Amino acid sequence: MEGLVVKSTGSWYEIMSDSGNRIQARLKGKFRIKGLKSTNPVSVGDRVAFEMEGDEGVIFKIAERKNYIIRKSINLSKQVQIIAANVDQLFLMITLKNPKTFMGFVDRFLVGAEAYRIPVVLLYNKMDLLKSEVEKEEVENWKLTYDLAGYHQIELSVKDGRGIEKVRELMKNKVSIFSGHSGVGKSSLINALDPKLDLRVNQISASHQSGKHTTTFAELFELDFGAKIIDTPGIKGYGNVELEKAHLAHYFPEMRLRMNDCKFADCAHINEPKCAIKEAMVEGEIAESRYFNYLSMYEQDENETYRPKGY
Ligand SMILES: Nc1nc2c(ncn2[C@@H]2O[C@H](COP(=O)(O)OP(=O)(O)OP(=O)(O)O)[C@@H](O)[C@H]2O)c(=O)[nH]1
Ligand SMILES: [Mg+2]
Ligand SMILES: [Zn+2]
Repeated sequence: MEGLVVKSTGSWYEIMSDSGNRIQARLKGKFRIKGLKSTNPVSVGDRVAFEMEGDEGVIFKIAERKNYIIRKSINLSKQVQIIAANVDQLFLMITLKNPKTFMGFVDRFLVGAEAYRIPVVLLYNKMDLLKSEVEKEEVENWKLTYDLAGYHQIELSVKDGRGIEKVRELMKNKVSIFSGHSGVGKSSLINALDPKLDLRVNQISASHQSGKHTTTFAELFELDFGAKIIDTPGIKGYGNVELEKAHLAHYFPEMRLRMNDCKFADCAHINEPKCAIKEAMVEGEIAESRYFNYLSMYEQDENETYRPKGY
């Protein structure tokens, strides 16, 4: 039998079987995944094969993952915890007001998502609050910036309903995760998409926050229109990727596209002559803010490893 892992507590798993049953399961004997030292070999989002022993499932096989999100285990330095597997897309919710989201945060988030090879859709929520000319110009600036980078963007207002249908369409038959600062409207959107689900998501998050657990566990929920979301309480961003400094530009799609045109193969796009990235920026094809955030990430760490901070 096969199914999808919808809940994981580290020792127990809940599987939604392909035949539609919820099954409590454990792992068969000692389980190891090649090349990855993780505290939990099976994670939410994994497709697994299992057999029944009484009314309990026993997982004996995990399908190859197309991607996964990890974080470092707090106690065991070399080990990682897999937070979620097989994520189709990340929705990053942004508000330009109440609260204000900054591009530095967004660009660091996007680098993490690129490293995980997970597509991101930018959702600008609370558009109903942006009325002045200055505010509207700011929206246009954001849209241009991330248009040049090639990201899909949607203007949204959970309050007046604009954009919600577009999000719903994108979510169908996919596994999504919602991220963004506290107060941007993630729960409000989920509530608007599927009122039955919202309550459960909030209950889960609340119990995790008040509980004594230092580890938090994700849970996968199915929405009534054929979409799935993974709720990852306590995880606000993707700050656990470690990237080689020399590879940082690969994680900026608009730089990745152009870097083969730099004169030097090892161009860091900083002081080198005939740098295609800097030329593109001067031409207005790469947003200055993106380039400067690249520099700030590049220079942030002396030890040649880039570790996104602050989220
Ligand atoms: N004006 C306006 N307010 C909104 C909109 N969407 C959400 N809000 C309000 O913003 C506040 C925060 O919304 P939440 O949905 O709780 O935000 P959240 O992202 O889930 O926050 P955390 O759970 O803390 O991460 C609430 O008071 C919502 O009513 C919107 O489109 N327009
Ligand atoms: Mg919330
Ligand atoms: Zn260059």
